[in-house]
Amino acid sequence: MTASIEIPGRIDLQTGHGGLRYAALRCNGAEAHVYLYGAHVLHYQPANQAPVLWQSQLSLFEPGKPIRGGIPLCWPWFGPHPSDSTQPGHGIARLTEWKPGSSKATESATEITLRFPGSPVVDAALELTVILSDTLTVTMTTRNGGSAAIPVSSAMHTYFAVSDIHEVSVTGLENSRYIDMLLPGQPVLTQPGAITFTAQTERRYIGTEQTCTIVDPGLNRRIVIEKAGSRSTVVWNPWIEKAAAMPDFGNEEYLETVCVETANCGPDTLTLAPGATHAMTARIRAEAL
Ligand code: TA6
Repeated sequence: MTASIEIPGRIDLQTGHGGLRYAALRCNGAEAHVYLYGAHVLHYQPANQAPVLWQSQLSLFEPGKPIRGGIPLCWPWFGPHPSDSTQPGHGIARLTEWKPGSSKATESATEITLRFPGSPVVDAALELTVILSDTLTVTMTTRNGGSAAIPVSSAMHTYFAVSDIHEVSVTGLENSRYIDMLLPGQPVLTQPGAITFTAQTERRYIGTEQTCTIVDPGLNRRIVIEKAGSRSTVVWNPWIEKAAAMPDFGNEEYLETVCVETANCGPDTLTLAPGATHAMTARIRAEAL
C-alpha cells in the first residue's frame, strides 16, 4: 500500500531515524520529510534556503514517544487530557503510525495525504495533507464519525529553526489576548507589542486568526505563518531549566528554536457535531529580511 504514494522524482519512501519510514517530498528545489509515525513533518527546506523547521539532536524515534521537533500533531486534545490523567499529553495522533492515503504532483506542487488509523479513545477521523510548493501548507482535517458532539482541541506544534532566541521576535499578535500559562492563576493578558524572549515563555493567544511572523536578523530571514481554521496561537520556548529537564531536548537547544503553534485550545476548543468536519491549516514560508 505504501508504494502507491510514491511518484518518481517527487515522492519516495525512505527509512529515517530509528528505522522509521518517511515520505521525502521534492518540488522545484524544495524538500520536506513526512514521517508516517505521527504523520510528522520533520524537515522543510525551501529551495536555496536553510531548513525552516528545527529538530532536536536528542529526539527519540521510538513508538510511544513523540518526535522532538518539526510539526508534532496534538489531537484530539491539546495539553493534558481534560479528564483522564492516564492519557498522554497532547493526544494520540503524534504517537501513532499513520496510513498513506493519496499523493499527486503538478508542475508547481507535490502533495501527500496521510490518514490516522483510528482509536478507541475518540470516534473521529483525522487526515493530514501536506503540500510542498514555494511554501509548505499543512492541513489537519477532523471528521466526527460518531453520533454525539465531541470536543476537539488540537495544534500543529511547530518548532521553527532560529539563529538565537535572544535575537528573534514574533510579530502579528500585537494587542491580542493571551493566557500566560506560567503565571499563577494563568491570567489573561494583552500583548503590547512584538514578542521577544528573555525567559521560559508559554503563552496561549486566544481568539486570533492573525498571521504571525518570526523575524530573525541572525539568519537574515523572516518566517511567515498564515493560518485558517485556527483561533489560537501558542508561543513557547522552554528556556534553560525546562530544556535541561527534558531528556530529548539538548541543554543549549532552547537557543535555536521557537514554537509558534497553529491551534484551537482553551476557550477556542471546538465542539464538533456528529458528521461535521473541521479543517485547520498552517501555511509557512521563509523570505529574506
Ligand atoms: O505548547 C507548549 C507545551 O504545551 C508546553 O507545556 C510543553 O509541555 C510543550 O508543549 C511540549 O510538550 P511535549 O509533550 O511535546 O513535551
